[in-house]
Amino acid sequence: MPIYDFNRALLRAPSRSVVDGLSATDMGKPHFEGVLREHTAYRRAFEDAGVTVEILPPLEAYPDSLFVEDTALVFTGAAIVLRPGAPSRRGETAEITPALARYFDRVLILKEGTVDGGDVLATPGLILIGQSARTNAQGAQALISVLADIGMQGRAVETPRDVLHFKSDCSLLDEVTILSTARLAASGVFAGYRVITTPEREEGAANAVRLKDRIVMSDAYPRTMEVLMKAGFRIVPMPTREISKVDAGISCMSLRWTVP
Ligand code: CIR
Repeated sequence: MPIYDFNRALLRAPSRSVVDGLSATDMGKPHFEGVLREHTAYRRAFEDAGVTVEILPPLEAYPDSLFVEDTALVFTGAAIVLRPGAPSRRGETAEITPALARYFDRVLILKEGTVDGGDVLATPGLILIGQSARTNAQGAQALISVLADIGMQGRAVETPRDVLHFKSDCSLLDEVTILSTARLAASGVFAGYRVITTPEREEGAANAVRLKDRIVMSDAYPRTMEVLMKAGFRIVPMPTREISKVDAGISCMSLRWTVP
């Protein structure tokens, strides 16, 4: 079964404090109602694809807590609680753990270093861990060892400089194809894969989610959409204007897995 045939997803409702989420851009603060609308559209995209979705309650103490992807890695039967690199996000893991315990027989805990889930790209047979300002070498090595405990192979790689997360710049499109920015593809990290690169000035399009037979992606990148449609992919465009003000994309708002 392809690794993107997800049938379960865990999301967290945005808190009003999302307007104070971490941001390295100067696009201004997001509007809460707009974030809520974008989150609702996202949830619907998952439900329309036949995914069973649970929405966890908002956490006012954690402005970035709707970006659940950074707190954990999930696979069939097992979850790994991570250690987000931003100090303001560290406490989010204690909030996600009880939910993971309800769904997964094994919940493992990363004990050293820092790793954000946004830096982890699962491909068939290999988990790529992009070292970044959020994910350090110690965390990447500790994660490789926890992955080995559940029979999975991980490899530490580099995130391009000044890019928030490894997956800000890439996504898995199918079992052999990666959508990547030209700057990340140039590092050679995807040797052996077919790579589709995002057109110039559409780097933000590289963060997408393959969900069953479709690609969920931001509606802000028409040229990338066209490239992907020409390559035969079914596209589900999502509004991302408000969440992009807090440096967020598509993958960050869910944890996705498959129950056989
Ligand atoms: C942060 O800086 O942590 C949030 N404002 C955005 C997190 C986006 N996460 C992701 O793409 N996995």
